[in-house]
Amino acid sequence: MRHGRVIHPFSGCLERHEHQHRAVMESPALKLSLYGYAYCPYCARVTREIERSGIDVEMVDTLRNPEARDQLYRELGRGTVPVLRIQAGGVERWLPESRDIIQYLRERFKA
Ligand SMILES: N[C@@H](CCC(=O)N[C@@H](CS)C(=O)NCC(=O)O)C(=O)O
Repeated sequence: MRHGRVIHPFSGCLERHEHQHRAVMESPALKLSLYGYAYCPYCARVTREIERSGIDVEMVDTLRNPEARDQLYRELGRGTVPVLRIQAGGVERWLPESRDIIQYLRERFKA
């Protein structure tokens, strides 16, 4: 089984795994950041998918980082998490809703 790496994990969710960094190898220009916080069940669903799929994703804790929460309000008009920030080739996309994030990850990083 392959495990993804949770970079800068949410507090209370510290998990590190040895694994291959597929996303980095396949798409060096791609950066993924998951905005959320520990004890958010919808965030946990997404985090599990990240760990299953072998993708490197930076974790941005919106409870501990008010600037990150403000960023969500600026971009999406609300602070609801999880939100996946996708940066690729100078283009940025903000993807809310756990189901949509999981679907994106499964389609983008098919096993
Ligand atoms: N339908 C959303 C629900 C997300 C949700 O309810 N998130 C909670 C935390 S678990 C939240 O951010 N609540 C605070 C808010 O909406 O400002 C999803 O599946 O992502």
